[in-house]
Order: sequence, then C-alpha cells, then structure tokens
Amino acid sequence: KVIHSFSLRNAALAEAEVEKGEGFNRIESLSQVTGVLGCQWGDEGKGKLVDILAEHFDVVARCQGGANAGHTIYNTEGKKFALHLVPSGILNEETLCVIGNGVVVHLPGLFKEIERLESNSVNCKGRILVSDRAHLLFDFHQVVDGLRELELENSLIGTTKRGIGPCYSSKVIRNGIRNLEILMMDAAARFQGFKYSADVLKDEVDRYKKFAERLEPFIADTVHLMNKSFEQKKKILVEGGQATMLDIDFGTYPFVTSSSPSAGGICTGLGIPPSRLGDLIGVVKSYTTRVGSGPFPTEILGKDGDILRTAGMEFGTTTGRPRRCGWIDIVALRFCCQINGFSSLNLTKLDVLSDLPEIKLGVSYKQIGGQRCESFPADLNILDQVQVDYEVIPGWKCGISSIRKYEELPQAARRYVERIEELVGVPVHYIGVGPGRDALIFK
Ligand code: 2SA
Ligand code: GDP
Ligand code: MG
Repeated sequence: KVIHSFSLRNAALAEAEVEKGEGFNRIESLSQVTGVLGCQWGDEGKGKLVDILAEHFDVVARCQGGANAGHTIYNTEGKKFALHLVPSGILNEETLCVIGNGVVVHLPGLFKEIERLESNSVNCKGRILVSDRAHLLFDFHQVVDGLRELELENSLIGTTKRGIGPCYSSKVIRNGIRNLEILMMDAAARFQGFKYSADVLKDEVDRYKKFAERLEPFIADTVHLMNKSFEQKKKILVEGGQATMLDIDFGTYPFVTSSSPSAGGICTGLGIPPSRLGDLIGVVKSYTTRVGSGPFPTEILGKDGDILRTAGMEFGTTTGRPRRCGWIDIVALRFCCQINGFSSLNLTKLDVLSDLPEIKLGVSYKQIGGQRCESFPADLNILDQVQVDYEVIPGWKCGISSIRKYEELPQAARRYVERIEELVGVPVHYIGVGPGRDALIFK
C-alpha cells in the first residue's frame, strides 16, 4: 500500500512539474532538512509556506513554542484552518507531523485541535507524533500567565495567555513534567508538589490519567525518529512559530516569547545536529505587524495604521487581538538575517500594499543626538526613542493577486522586492500575493 501510494504521489508530482515548471524545481531542490522561520514579530505567513512545501517533504516538525502560535492555512477547496500545536503539514495526507521536544504541549488543547481537524475530514490517525521529552503545559500555567500579566499592569507583555512563559519557567527551574512521565503514571506523585487542595488534586490526576491513555499512541522518541528519518534520506521540513524578534535571547526582551524561534531552536527543539541543517527560508511580511507590547520603531500610529490592518486583515489567529501595523523595518530584518543565515526569503502579503500611493522602507535608525545605530539596539530605552530614516518608493496602485509570474508584476512592485533584496543581502525566492495556496510567485 505504501509503495502504491508512493508511486501515485510521484505521478502527481510529475504532473505538477509540467504545470509548475521552475517553481516546482526550486521546491524540489530544497535541502533534506529545511527550516521556515519568522523574520519579524510573528504572523508573517509561515503556515502558508509550510502547507505549500509539505507535499515535497516526508516530515513536518514544530520545534518550539506551543499553542500561542496561530498558523492560518487554506485547503484546495478554500476551507480555512487555524493551527496552534499541530504542524501546518497536516493537510497533506502523506506528511508525518512531529511535535518536538522543545514544544510545550497543552493536552486538552491538542486533542481539541485534532478533533476539529478530524471533524473537517482531515485524517490525523498515525500522522501526528509528540516527543516523549516535550513538557506538558497545564491549565494552571495559563492561570499564572494571566495573573502575571495583571501584576505587570501597565508594563504587561501582552502574552497570548496560553501559559507559555510559566510552562518554560517550570521546565527551566526543573520541576516540569514531561510527556513520558504521565505515561508512567508518575504524574500523581508529581502533582502533589503543586499544593492543590485534595479534591482538585484528585480531579486533576483523574483527568490526566484519561489523557495518558489517549496520549499513548501519539508519543514517540522523536529525536531518534528525526535522525533515523534523516539517515533513511527522508526530507524534513521544520516549521518555526513566532519569530526572531520575539526570541528569548535576540528579541526585544522582555517583550518576547519564552522560546527560541530562530535557527538555534531547530537543533535544541528537535535534536537535529547543526551540521544536518540545510536551507533556511526566512518569512518576511511586506510590512511589519506586532501583537502585544514592546518597541516597534516603524509602527504607523492612528488611522494610517488602520489602513494596513484592514487591508491585511491583521487580527491575531489565536486571540483575535488587533495587530499593530507599520512599514518594513530593514534594520530589524538585517539583524534577523545575520542571526539565522537564511538561504532565501519568502516575501508575503505584497498584495496588501497594492492600494498605497507610496511605500516606505525603514532603512536606518538614529539615536537622540543624531548618531546612527550600527546594529539593532539591545537597549529598549534607545529603541523606544530611535528616529527611523525612511526610503520612499512609489506604489503600483493596481491589484496583483491574480499574477503568478514575477515578470508580470508592475515595475514598482518589482522595484520594492529588489530593493529589499539589495538592502538585506538575501534573495527573495517566493512572493505571496494572496492567502490561498496558489497565490505564490517564484522569483
Ligand atoms: P507568549 O504568549 O508568552 O508567547 O507571548 C509573548 C509575546 O509573544 C507574542 N506572540 C505572538 N506574536 C504574534 N503571533 C503569535 N501567535 C498568534 C497569531 C497571536 C495571537 O498567530 O496571531 O493570536 O494573538 C504570537 N504568539 C506569541 C505575544 O504577542 C507577546 O508579545
Ligand atoms: P503565521 O503565524 O506566520 O503562520 O501567520 P498567520 O497565519 O498568523 O497570519 C498570516 C495571515 O496572512 C493569515 O491569515 C494568512 O492566510 C494570510 N496570508 C499569508 N500569506 C498571504 C499573502 O501573501 N497575502 C495575503 N493577502 N494574505 C496572506
Ligand atoms: Mg500567527
């Protein structure tokens, strides 16, 4: 059966090759381990690219974060799916989806997500594996997340309240619980440490005993699996959540998430050695959005920001919060490319800029006193006060959503793409011109 479906798949791919030409070859030649990572403050459209690439990969894996992520994808019939923990390869029937050791897993949320997919005819059986080493995120982590935000009052982070920070805190302070422990039924003993009242403790233990039964078929030693798959010449696609500017080390700390969404997170979150990493594709929105608090030098405040928010439908996939909007930030983008060493970029949502008479690129920062910043400042006091120098280029003022060939884009749109390439020094290989699978231009 496997051989049969494999040859069917190859036949389908061969047919697609004729239809898709160069773009298809470009995808087929991606490295055995390829990563898709966010370059800004998240929601660049990583899910869409992963969904498109998935049919050319055997395994799609998440390496960090948790259900704070919101990846929106559409199937061939245009049906919308918002994924949080399940990798965006799930709509491609042949792909195995892995939730790696670096992910924090809220079991009730995971099972709900699987149920939702199955009720929409997406077969998940045997297609999702969760690392035995991944830490469990409990409801109380979510409660603590909310309380901590209340405590921070005016300086709150603006988290998704999905319990991410508190769960990683438990992991780092070494009192977390890993998936394998609830399978061994050690959880009851471990729960004692949390000082629950007796009745709550009993309910929680009973609930997790049921989850343990349900979880068993999903659990695997995914570190072994990833490396075995590599040795068997299988192709592995890694899907990043959030983005480098939200990275716990490289982001605008403390207004960051609690994991490593940049390249290093692939190795620590899946157990894949750095020497096995190949192409890394950075996903960049044609403008910038940020949800939650923290510095945003190129933000467009007031009504002008609403124009991009409305055109790009910029509302959180997980929380529904309006996203803050601004111009593309080349200083932040260069910093991100430096850290990740991208082989190419996917510029997304170019169509959203189509009605604007002119488009700005934030190309450098000046500190108070006029001194130019050499790199992306670590000090938030500086970042809050920088003055951004903009380059202004004319808009193209016409719809581009139906265009599929780079040469057919208006000259001003091509100028914008090529100026970004020049400024950051990484080639743009993919351009998004709409939310659908087919709305992609290969350059
Ligand atoms: P957390 O919940 O502890 O990770 O929040 C810390 C910061 O990280 C930001 N963050 C995100 N930013 C953009 N998109 C995310 N996913 C959702 C989406 C967000 C949503 O796809 O739209 O629905 O609101 C995401 N997840 C975390 C967060 O805003 C904080 O700034
Ligand atoms: P992710 O977290 O990086 O996967 O991104 P999200 O799914 O949170 O947000 C990106 C949004 O933009 C989703 O609603 C996508 O359907 C949509 N999107 C992705 N690429 C494009 C594009 O090229 N054009 C338009 N108009 N929408 C896009
Ligand atoms: Mg998102």
